[in-house]
Amino acid sequence: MILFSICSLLSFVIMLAHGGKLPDPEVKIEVVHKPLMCHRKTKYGDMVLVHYEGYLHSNGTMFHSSRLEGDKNPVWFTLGTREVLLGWDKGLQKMCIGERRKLIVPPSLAYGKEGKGKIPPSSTLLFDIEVIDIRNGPRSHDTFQEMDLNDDWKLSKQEVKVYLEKEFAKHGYSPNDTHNEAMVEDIFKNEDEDKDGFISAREFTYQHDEL
Ligand SMILES: [Ca+2]
Ligand SMILES: [Ca+2]
Repeated sequence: MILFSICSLLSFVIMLAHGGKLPDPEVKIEVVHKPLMCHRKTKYGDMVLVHYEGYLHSNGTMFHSSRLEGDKNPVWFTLGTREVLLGWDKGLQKMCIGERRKLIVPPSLAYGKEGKGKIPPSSTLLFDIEVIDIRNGPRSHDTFQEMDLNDDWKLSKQEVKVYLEKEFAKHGYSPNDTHNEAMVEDIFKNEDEDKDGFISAREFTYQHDEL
């Protein structure tokens, strides 16, 4: 009897926990074209160059086209860092150069209840997106690994300093110890969230909201 009530209590608690949570909104992905050759796929922190058209899902009105508007050039953005709509961060992972996808993005992963400019409130959006190029972003895991000289998955002040010196040298600046040390201190002030004296992989790839 006691066992029974514990069991039913437990399932009740589990039910509560599930019932109280709405499922995460999803991006619907349709691969329109996938090239045969694929040397690398987009991943978190990559710089991605795309051409895209954006439409209102409700009536098909096009609200933007990178091919037709502005300077008609494709646009760069960093994947997975909320530089663009959440729907893009979620929907453009693991894409090859030359791949085209259609994304159906719910309002909660786009412009929300408010909308923006040509986008009415609570709009589901449809994007047609083609990946033109992929490069290592400033916060990619590759950059992190390059900086992490002793492979312990965290960056010491010394490692960051060495990297800065290398970057400055690459761009033709002579080494300036005082300046670099001040920069390192500044970087750690912002990036070393838990103040343990190291920048972890998570701290490194996490984009801080600049509000
Ligand atoms: Ca290290
Ligand atoms: Ca830390």
